[in-house]
Amino acid sequence: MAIVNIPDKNLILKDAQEITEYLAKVGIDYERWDADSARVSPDATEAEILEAYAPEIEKLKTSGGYVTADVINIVPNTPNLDVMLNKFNREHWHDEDEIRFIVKGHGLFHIAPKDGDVVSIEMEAGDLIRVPRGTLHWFNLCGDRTVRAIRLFQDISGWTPFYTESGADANFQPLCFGVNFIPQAN
Ligand code: KMT
Ligand code: NI
Repeated sequence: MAIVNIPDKNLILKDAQEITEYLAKVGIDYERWDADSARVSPDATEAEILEAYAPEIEKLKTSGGYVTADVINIVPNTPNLDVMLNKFNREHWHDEDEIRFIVKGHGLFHIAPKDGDVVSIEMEAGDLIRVPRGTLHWFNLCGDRTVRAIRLFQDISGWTPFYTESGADANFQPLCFGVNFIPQAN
């Protein structure tokens, strides 16, 4: 389950319905998909992951005009990790929707709605978001420095960011609430 934080409101949401409703009001779709490891291992190959989630992917492709899907895989020792993260962590927008379904690890999305407070969304396995084209946002990793996510694209040329250079991203700490602590055995 995601954790949603609106720092300017001093508000943290952890309930699926509250999260879905709050995000819908700022134009962000949030869904949970079944990500049980019985379905597919989070460490499976990219082809196996895409195959396992094919029914959901096909449905989204049809409804949203997405034409390609891939799996982005970031681990702490990914070569040139900081170069990659510096592309994600500055406020930007895309000329297409940004769809991400988390298979493994965590990711912290900040969304800057046109009207309303900046929202941070800490995502874990099973969480999907759709950030509509033109929405200002930026992205950070959490303490595990790991994320594996299915991405869908409407444009076959792939990932193209347009940077605002507003500096808004510097006003928000990339704080993850779920993974900065040593996990408890359960
Ligand atoms: C973006 O455009 O913000 C991203 O692609 C974030 C990284 S995907 C896990
Ligand atoms: Ni983006």
